[in-house]
Amino acid sequence: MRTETPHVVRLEDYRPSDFLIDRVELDFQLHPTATRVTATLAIRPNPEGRADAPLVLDGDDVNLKAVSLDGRALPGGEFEAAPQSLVISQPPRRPFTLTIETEIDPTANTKLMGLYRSSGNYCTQCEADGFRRITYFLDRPDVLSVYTTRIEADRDEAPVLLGNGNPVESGIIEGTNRHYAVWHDPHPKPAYLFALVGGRLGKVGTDFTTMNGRKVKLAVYVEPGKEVRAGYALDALERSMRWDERVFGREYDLDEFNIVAVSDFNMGAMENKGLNIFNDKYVLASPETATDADYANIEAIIAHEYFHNWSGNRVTCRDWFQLCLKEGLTVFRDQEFSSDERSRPVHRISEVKTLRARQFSEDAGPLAHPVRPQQYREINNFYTATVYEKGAEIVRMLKTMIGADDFRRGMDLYFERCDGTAATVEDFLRAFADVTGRDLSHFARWYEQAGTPRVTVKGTYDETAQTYRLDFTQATAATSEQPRKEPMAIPVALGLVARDGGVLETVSERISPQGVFLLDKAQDSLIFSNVTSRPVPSLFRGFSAPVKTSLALSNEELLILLRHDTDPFNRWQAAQTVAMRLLVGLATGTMIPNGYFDEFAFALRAFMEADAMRDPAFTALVLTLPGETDIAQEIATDVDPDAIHRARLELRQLIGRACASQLQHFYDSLADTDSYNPDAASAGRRSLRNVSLDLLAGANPDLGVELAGRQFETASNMTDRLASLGVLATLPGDARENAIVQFGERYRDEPLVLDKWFTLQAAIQEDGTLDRVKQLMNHRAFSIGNPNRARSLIGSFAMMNQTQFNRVDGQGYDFLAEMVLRVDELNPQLAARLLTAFSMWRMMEEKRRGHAKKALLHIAENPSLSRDVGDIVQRSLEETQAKQ
Ligand code: B3K
Ligand code: ZN
Repeated sequence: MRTETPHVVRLEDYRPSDFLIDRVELDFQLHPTATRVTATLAIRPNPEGRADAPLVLDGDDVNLKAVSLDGRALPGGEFEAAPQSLVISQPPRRPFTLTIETEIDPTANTKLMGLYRSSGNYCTQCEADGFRRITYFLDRPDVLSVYTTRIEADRDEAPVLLGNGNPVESGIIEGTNRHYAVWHDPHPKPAYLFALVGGRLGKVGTDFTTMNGRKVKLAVYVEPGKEVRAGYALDALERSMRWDERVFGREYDLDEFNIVAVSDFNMGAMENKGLNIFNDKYVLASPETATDADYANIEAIIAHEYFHNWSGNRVTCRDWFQLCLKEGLTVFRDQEFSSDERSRPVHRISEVKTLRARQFSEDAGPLAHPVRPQQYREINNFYTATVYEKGAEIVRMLKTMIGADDFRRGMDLYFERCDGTAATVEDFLRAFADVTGRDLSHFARWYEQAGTPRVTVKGTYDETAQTYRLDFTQATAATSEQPRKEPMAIPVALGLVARDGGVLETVSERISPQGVFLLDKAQDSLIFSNVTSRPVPSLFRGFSAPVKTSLALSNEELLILLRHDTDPFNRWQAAQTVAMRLLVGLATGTMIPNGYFDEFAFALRAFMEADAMRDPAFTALVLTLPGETDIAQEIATDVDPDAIHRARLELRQLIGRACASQLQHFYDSLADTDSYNPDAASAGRRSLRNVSLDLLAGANPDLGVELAGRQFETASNMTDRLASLGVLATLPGDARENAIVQFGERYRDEPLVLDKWFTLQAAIQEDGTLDRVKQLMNHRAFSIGNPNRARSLIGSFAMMNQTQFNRVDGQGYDFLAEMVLRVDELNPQLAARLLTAFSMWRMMEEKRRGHAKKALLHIAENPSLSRDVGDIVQRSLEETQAKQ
């Protein structure tokens, strides 16, 4: 373990910057290994800062060439330059101009932060603190400046030059092979939103007229030759812009909006002002190379980054503790967009599946933290499911509580008040408190308290009095950081369902007209009168709060909900709960009462007969069993991943057998006859057909090989081809191996498709997989420094393959530890992300736990860990995780 205490940043220590930078002029002389950057900064003392403070600019690995103040070169004695900072201890106490010249090497930049090269193109990534790798700066989100960027480059190497804002000038440098472009962004912004791109790129574009008649040029830039694959992203952008005008009244504010796809990128995409930079995985799509899920992701991420233009850029964050202010809100906005563009219930279910798989597990493990953390060592480790997904749930709960109209009024007020500022969570909540007159201070606990609350509910029917009573209690597990957890304000959307399917009135003054009860105490009860028959309660409709529930409902009652609830989310949830009970029973060897399975199968068949085709995507979700990590979380202690895997295979087989004729019918009747359409309805039919194939194969492997083999050969799109290969992957034998080889050959020149191929093989749940993964690391298309490749092969093995990563001999853990250390030397952010695969280690049974701990300690002992990996490994080993 490292001995020095890493620097901890605390929310309570926030103070305004001592200086402000009003204007920034940047000149870039792009060069592969020696790019010159001249930054001219109009600086002034901040009236809210300390009067006698030194000027301390942030830096990271920059090579200082010259510095001058108001045009006078500063002699060595007047400043102090180190790789991490540039300090002027006696700066003028009036506005002044500081000019800084630095030199950087974009080719050597394997961290992919700051200015770097991807496939020969220049690009940048500055959030959270990459700008300081370009020049010395006040690299904090509450310093907002107006930027002008001049980019000069070799004409052959970088014919396209893009910056933030509007293009103002471009030209050729006479007598040379160089050219330049100047961009000006009139909107003040923090440095993390700065971007530039220079390279050889093709584009697709269109004109867009905003709601108030502003003409905007939209363009998506991609590797030349791939332009046809950018059409869907451009279409998604236009739809996002229109939607944000209609639903939030937000209009775009520059003459151009550019998106650039690059193939080396640490995350999904980045919302730089007017110049979004994307991982090409979330831009490029064609029916032959992208799946329905890819299309849906592209649509969602294009929307997300575009929506940041208001929730993030026009209104930014005061400090990084407020990250959820832009991320949670923007995820909420992109989820709403996708729900409007697609099927709302289906989208809600997939949101909740992600939340449970990623956020609930984080909240129950050693990396748990509040949506607004109180402290961090490395901010890049806080772009988490908690900040993003739970952050979005908080915004959703707010809307559920106050209603759609007040929510919109509150959003309008927030944007109006905070436009052009760096805001806080308090500013956000104040807007809603002001429009509704409500006190939201209790609700604000959602930002402060880590852990998933558990709500326990008991229902009692009094036949004589015709009353129905619901008793609620809530609790959140204590952690050593937060030993005392207060009750939360939990909106419970609910209804009562009669056993014959009728709707029972739920009259109670404690329920809002939208059917929402606010549980804000540790215990509370609701009594309904005039309830004419014993009801089945349908609670947390639409998943109205991010909580776990313990509800004493019998399987029979749950199956009534599956059949009759008017809330589609709870119909799905009912089937999942019954399946989960069976899976936990099978995995832990506890008795499953006779008839449980038959009842379930009977209900599934009835469901399939009655309304399977009304929304095939929904049916597919009902027929999909909870994942292995969900089951592990439900068991929560002494987890045996092998037993879970066997249990899931067994239930899959039982359902496949019991529903064979319907499944075969779906499979036959849903075959795609028309040409590929990525819309939600067509994708839904494909997903039901492919889920049917999987269950049929689970029941009858020979039939599986036959059907999947044929589908693999004849598929006309990637969704169906990959689905059939996924089914074959569960069936060891020559058919599978041949298909794997064939797929690898067919897409040999398609890196993004080969990623799917890496993932699929890394996820095969059998003994030989670790060796297979090690072999694939020698594949010519694999490169450990490329985040997409590393995540597809190493990340998928660790996060998707529960039995092989958690091998009882510990080899899966050792492998990941070794990879983390290797990647850390190149790209700490990527390494830290891979390391989060250990987040469930404490839940494992003793033997595995011992191996995991050893692997983590091995990482921790490395003397040259990055701060990113050091932080995750240290927190993973701390004894602070929630016990539930
Ligand atoms: N804001 C970026 C994420 C930056 C991550 C920095 N480590 C993308 C997004 O959330 O839209
Ligand atoms: Zn975001």
